[in-house]
Amino acid sequence: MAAQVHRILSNGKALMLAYDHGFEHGPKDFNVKTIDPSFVFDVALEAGFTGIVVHAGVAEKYYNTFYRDVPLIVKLNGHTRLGVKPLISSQVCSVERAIKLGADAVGYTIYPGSHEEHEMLEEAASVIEKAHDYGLPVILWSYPRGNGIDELNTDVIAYAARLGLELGADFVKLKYNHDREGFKWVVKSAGRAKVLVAGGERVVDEEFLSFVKEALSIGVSGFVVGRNIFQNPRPFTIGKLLRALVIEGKPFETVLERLHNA
Ligand code: FBP
Repeated sequence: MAAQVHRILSNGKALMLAYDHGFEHGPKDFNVKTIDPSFVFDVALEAGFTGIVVHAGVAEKYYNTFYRDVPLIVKLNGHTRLGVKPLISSQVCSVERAIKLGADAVGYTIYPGSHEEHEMLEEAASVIEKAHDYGLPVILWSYPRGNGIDELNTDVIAYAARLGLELGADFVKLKYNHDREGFKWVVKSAGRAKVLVAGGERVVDEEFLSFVKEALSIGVSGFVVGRNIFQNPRPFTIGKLLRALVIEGKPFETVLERLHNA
């Protein structure tokens, strides 16, 4: 069955709120409001995100019919930050469980270049095959990592992008390196797999919005952003401005003006 990618697109673009950080980084990324998943689901709903990314436990306890307008993306694997920098991500949820939880898509991380890449590649391939049997789109977090790997080198990111296509992912999520010309090659390398970019650590609003504008001009299909939304003192405002830029196609200057008047 063809993957139903339209479920997580609006006007051909994806805008997803990443909230898997409690697993990946621990609660240190949150404050007293954002530690509560309901608060972050409210942000996603009110700002009009085309998806929210969470692990199974959060989906099970917090995602309900009230949030149905926000498509659910269940992250199927993860790692902790308690030991050394992780080079493997363990599968912690099956495709079937994600479907029972109401998933509109699933997410899976690979660290190409790590010693354990063979495990993640095998698992990613079977997750993609199974998800597609159900028509469920797959977002592949493709983050090259390991000894001697320059994670932000353009050729390395292009390789990560290509792996998304080769494995059969519908979307490949990459880190952005601000190499404007080089990133066009990255997008080309992904072929018909749609490129989404991560937000990264929180920066000031103007810097964040101009990064988004720049990435859009290169031809990326959307964003999966976490800290630049939920660590912002005004998450609802920045979320709506982001939607105006990415989904509604509002001019950058208009969005900046709105930011300054908000
Ligand atoms: P941010 O927008 O906060 O960077 O989130 C994107 C993301 O891919 C999350 O989905 C994930 O938790 C995190 O980054 C993992 O990044 P890293 O492995 O580099 O810590």
